[in-house]
Amino acid sequence: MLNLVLFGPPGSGKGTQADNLKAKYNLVHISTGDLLRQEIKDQTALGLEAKKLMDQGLLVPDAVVIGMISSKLDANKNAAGFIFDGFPRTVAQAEALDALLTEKGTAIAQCLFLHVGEEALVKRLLHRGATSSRADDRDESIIRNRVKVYREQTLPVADYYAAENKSTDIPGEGTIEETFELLVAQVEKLK
Ligand code: B4P
Repeated sequence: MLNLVLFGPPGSGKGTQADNLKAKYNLVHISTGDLLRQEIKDQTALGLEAKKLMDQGLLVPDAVVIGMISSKLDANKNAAGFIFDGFPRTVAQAEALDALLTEKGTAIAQCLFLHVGEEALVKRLLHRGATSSRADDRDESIIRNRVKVYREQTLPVADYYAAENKSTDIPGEGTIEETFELLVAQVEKLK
């Protein structure tokens, strides 16, 4: 199995590139952001709780997202591999993911870390906010709060994978196509 974590700050291109990688390598794409937005759309109790946090740029509790990931892994037993997008976002989530994959006799192959500076992130997300229905992309102060939460709570996840020699830095400020080429070059080394 080829299991990849696509890692980076909000707006670094995780969702965009996960779609591209999924198509090229036939992987199951799991985005916790998309799963949470679906819960909001379906107006479930979980979705209503999550919305309050997401609209402020805050993280949803670990137990909620870990539960969602566990169900997705169970629902895709014959997958060639997974691409995790927007997960793990805390060290507790990274530990839980390792435990779930170990139970299934597999592991994370690599964390691909997209690097993009804060001003480029803000510009991209405000642009998406103007052209999509995402409430968390419309307000610059909320976007900057997401970046702050990322620095404080999510960045340690990169150290977690680096300690296992499983983190690769990818410059993410080029075009979507240029960044995809850099990612593919890394994935080819893992195959
Ligand atoms: P996510 O849905 O994961 O959203 P995101 O981090 O903002 O990034 P996304 O993947 O969507 O954007 P991308 O970089 O592809 O999370 C949303 C919220 O859900 C979080 O704030 C949190 O509240 C909650 N949540 C999700 N997962 C959680 C977890 N595990 N634990 C707790 N809470 C969780 O792209 C952004 C834009 O940039 C796009 O418009 C794209 O077209 C553009 N773009 C991409 N690449 C580009 C490039 N190279 N050049 C120019 N533009 C580019």
